Amino acid sequence: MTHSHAHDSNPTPPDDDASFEVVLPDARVRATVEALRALPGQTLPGAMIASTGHPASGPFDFGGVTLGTVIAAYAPGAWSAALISSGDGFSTRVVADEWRSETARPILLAHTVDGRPLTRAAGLVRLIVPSETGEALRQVKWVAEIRLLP
Ligand SMILES: Nc1nc2c(c(=O)[nH]1)N[C@H]1C(S)=C(S)[C@@H](COP(=O)(O)O)O[C@H]1N2
Ligand SMILES: [Mo]
Repeated sequence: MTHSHAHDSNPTPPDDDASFEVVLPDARVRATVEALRALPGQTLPGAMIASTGHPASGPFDFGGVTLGTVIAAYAPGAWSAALISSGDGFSTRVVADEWRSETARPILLAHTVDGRPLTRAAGLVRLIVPSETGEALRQVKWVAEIRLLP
């Protein structure tokens, strides 16, 4: 990445399907938004989507399920990391310590914003990484795959 416009954000969802897959070394499990809503939820108040070269947006109260809860439900195991990617080719790597650590502001797979369902256009399902405040490169919209790495 050589200049500040290299991370311009895609405003358009790749498709209408908000379900995603959890990918293990020898299996793939499909997770729907309905199944995500059935897991224990968490809210993340006052989150900003901030990036140089774009106006920041927020604060938002995101609601969803922590990444740790989703991984424990779909792929219990001693993973080192997870690669979270979207249908438009965006991705971020999360190391296990980031989803295992006890924190008041955990990494979230968000399906609501300000108490309302997150729309597909706004990123459903969206990864929110509260610790990342630089370029929003980890705030992955339209999560399509959670790939667990041994
Ligand atoms: N899937 C996907 N997620 C993405 C991006 C993208 O292009 N595709 N852009 C990132 C960047 S660089 C920014 S600044 C924010 C913009 O978030 P917003 O569309 O909610 O303003 O989304 C982030 N997440
Ligand atoms: Mo960005």
